[in-house]
Amino acid sequence: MKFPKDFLWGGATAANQYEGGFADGGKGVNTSDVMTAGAHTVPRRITYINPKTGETGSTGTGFGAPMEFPEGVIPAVIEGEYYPSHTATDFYHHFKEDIALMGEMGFKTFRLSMNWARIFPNGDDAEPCEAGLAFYDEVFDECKKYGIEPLVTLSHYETPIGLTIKYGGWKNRACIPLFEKYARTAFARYKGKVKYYLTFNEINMMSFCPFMAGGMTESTPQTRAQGAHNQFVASALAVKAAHEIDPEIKVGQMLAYQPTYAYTCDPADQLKVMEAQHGTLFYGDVQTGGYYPNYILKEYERQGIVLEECPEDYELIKNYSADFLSFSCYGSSCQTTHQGEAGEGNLMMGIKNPYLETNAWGWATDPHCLRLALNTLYDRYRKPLWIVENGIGWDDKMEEDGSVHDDYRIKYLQANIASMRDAINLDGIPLMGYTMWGCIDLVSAGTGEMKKRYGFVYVDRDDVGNGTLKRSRKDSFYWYKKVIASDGEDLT
Ligand code: BGP
Repeated sequence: MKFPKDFLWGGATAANQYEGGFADGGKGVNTSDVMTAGAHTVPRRITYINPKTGETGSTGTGFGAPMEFPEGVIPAVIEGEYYPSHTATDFYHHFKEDIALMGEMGFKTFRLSMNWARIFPNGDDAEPCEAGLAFYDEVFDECKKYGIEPLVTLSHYETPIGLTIKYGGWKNRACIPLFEKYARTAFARYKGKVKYYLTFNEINMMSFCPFMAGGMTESTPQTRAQGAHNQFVASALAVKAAHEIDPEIKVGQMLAYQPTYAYTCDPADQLKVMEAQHGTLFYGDVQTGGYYPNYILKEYERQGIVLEECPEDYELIKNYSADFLSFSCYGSSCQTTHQGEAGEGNLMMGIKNPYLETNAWGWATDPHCLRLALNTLYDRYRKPLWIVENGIGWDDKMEEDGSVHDDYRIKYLQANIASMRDAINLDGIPLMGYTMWGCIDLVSAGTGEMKKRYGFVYVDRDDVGNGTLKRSRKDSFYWYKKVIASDGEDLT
C-alpha cells in the first residue's frame, strides 16, 4: 500500500495569509488587506472610509456576520487597525529559508498563490508591475533548486481592491478580461517554470463570503450567482489561454468539498444532504463538468435570478473546462431536519456529528473524508484529482527547548493519508498530489488568528503581530519527511 512514485507530495499556502510584504515592490491593496483579525467567536471585519466625509467604520465579512456597507463608503486600510495580512508570516522576506525547509522535508510540490495586486496593483493597470513579476521569478527559481514543482493559485481571496471600488468586484463582467490578462501575463512569464495553476481558490465560497471570494460588497442571490458565472467564464478563458501559450500547462478548478452525512435515516434528512451537496457540486458541474446543471437553472428560476451573459459564455464553459479538479477537504459535514435533537455545530460543517472528534474551532476530523470525497468527485467528473488542502488547526505550544510536540496533528494526518492511500489502491482513483494546508504556520483565513496553526514549521508570531518570525521544526516535520521518503508507506 504505497503511493505512485510520481505522486506530488507537498504543502499549501496563500499569499493573503502567508506572504506579507504589504507595501513592498509596488504591490497594491487587495481585499484581504482591509480585513481585521477576529477570533473563534468574534468575526473578522472589513474596514471602510467615506472619502467625502473622512468617516471610518467596519462591517462583517459576510461569513459569520453580515456585510453592511453604508452609502458612499469604500473598503480601505484605516489608521490604528491591525491587519494580519500585511506581514502575515512574511514569506516575502523568508522565502529562501522556507523553501529550503520544504526541500528538507522532501516536498515535490509547493502550492502558493500569486498576489494579483502585486502584478496589477489596481487590477486594471495597462502594464504589469515588474517588481512583482520578478519576485515570483525568484520564488520559482528557488523551488527549482530543490526539485519542487510550484502549484500556483491565481486568486486566493486576493482581488485587488481597485476592482471592488471601481467595478463592484466580480459581479461585474469587466473583471473577466482583466483576469484573463493577468492569467496570460503569468502563463507567458513563467512558461517552463510553472506547469500547474488553479484559477479561483474555493470558488464555491462565493455562496458564503462574496467579499473574500469575489471582492463584492453586496451579497444577494443575484450578485452571488453573477459573480460565480463571471468567474466560470474567466476560468474557461484562462484554460484557453494556457493551452495556447504552452500546451504543457494544466489549469485546475479549486473547490471546497466535504462529504455530507445525514444525521438520521429520515428521508427528509437525505433530501437535505442532497441539497447541501448540490450547493457545492454546482460549481464543479460548471467549471469541471462544463455545463450548468438543471437543478441550479431551476433554482435560479425560482429565485428570479437572471444572469447577464453572452452567447459564447456557454461554449467557453463547455470547451475549456478545467484540466483537473483540486479541492480542499478538512472533514465532513452533518445535516438534519431534526435540529432540536442534535447538538450545536459549525457554520460550514453543519451540526455536531457524535461519532467524530472536533478541534477547538469545532471542525470535525473524519478519518474517511478523503476516500469518500475522492470517490464522489471522480465518479462524477472522471478527471484527475488533487487534494490541495487538508490539515488541522491547533493552538500549538512551543516547549522551552524550542520543540513542538504536535502528536494530534500527526494522528490526524495518519488517518487522512491512509484514507487517500485506500482511494488510490482500493478504488483506483487517479490522484495527482496532496498539499497539506498551511505547511509553514500562517494566518487563519476564517478568523484572522495566528494561534489556529496548521504547519509542520512553527513561526514565532502572535495574534496581535508580536514575535520574531523565527521558524522552528515541529515533531510533524520529521514525521512528514519520513512519510514522503517512504512513498507514503510508513505512516508510523
Ligand atoms: C480554506 C482556505 C484557506 C485556509 C483553510 C483553513 O477555506 O482556502 O485559505 O485558510 O480553509 O481555514 P482557516 O484558516 O479558517 O482555519
